[in-house]
Amino acid sequence: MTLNDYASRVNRRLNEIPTVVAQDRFQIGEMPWLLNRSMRYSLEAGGKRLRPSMLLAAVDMLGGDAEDALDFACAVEMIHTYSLIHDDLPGMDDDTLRRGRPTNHVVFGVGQAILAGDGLLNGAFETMLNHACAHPERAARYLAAIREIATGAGVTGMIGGQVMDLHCERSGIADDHALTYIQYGKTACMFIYPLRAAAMLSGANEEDLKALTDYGRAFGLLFQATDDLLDVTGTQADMGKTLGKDAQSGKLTCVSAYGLEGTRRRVAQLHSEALAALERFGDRAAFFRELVDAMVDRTK
Ligand code: GRG
Repeated sequence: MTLNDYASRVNRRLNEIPTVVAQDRFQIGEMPWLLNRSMRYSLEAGGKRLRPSMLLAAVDMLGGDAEDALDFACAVEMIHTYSLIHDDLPGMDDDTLRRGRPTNHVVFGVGQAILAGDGLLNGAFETMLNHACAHPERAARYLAAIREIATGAGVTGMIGGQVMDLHCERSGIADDHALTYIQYGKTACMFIYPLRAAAMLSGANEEDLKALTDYGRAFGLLFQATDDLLDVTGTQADMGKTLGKDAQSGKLTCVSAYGLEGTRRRVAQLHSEALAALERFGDRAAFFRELVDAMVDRTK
């Protein structure tokens, strides 16, 4: 299976999830059409579906049931999309372009964009819990997976990283520890913890769990380092967002800390670490090897 195959499966299932299914009313007890429209606007704007695809590929690699894991993959994409909507708000990165379209708050207004993000975040947990309640015999595995996803998106993960990102940008803190804290939290945790959730869903052993955690960390830090490079060297058409903003806003990034060449060296080092983490999986890890190879010189 390729990234495109997994992404298509995620897109198909997303369209069946009650929080996402199109609706045009606001009957008592139902979500209002406006919320539905604003959530779908960002969800359907054409993201790469990297995180949910990696979750499904890890379940396949570990011999689990990828069909059964689909709702967890969709939940990860819903959480990721909420984080992009909130990240673009005027009080955060203040951006007007995302996934090649005007950002959610530009179209729907700041208040509605906050609520679209909230709706996607809550909807992600409703989706996973609905699945768990429908299959109580596997509840222990589902609960463990939900805990991983909540941790990755939470205060020691994505939210914590974003808090320090904003704080460092505004206070001028710029050291190695702060940089790694931010990039581990806001970016790597949304790779690490979905992979750990895949391990929970598949009943993986401790060694496999550790290897996936190590891979997720190296992959996530590499992904953010290439994002920092692309903010300087990429094109708006490929990236679908405004570029050059990091330097303009004085953001702490790999490029501001290490320069372009130093960042490229960091990418090469993280690439080796990601490949080393996959060794124990042998040929079964082909998807993850190809994915991290492709990330080294990605253009979008
Ligand atoms: C809690 C109020 C509140 C807000 C949360 C945590 C957060 C806001 C934002 C952090 C998310 C963020 C923008 C992380 C950076 C990671 C990154 C490079 C995201 C882009 O990911 P891609 O390239 O995007 O996979 P697509 O569009 O392809 O899905």
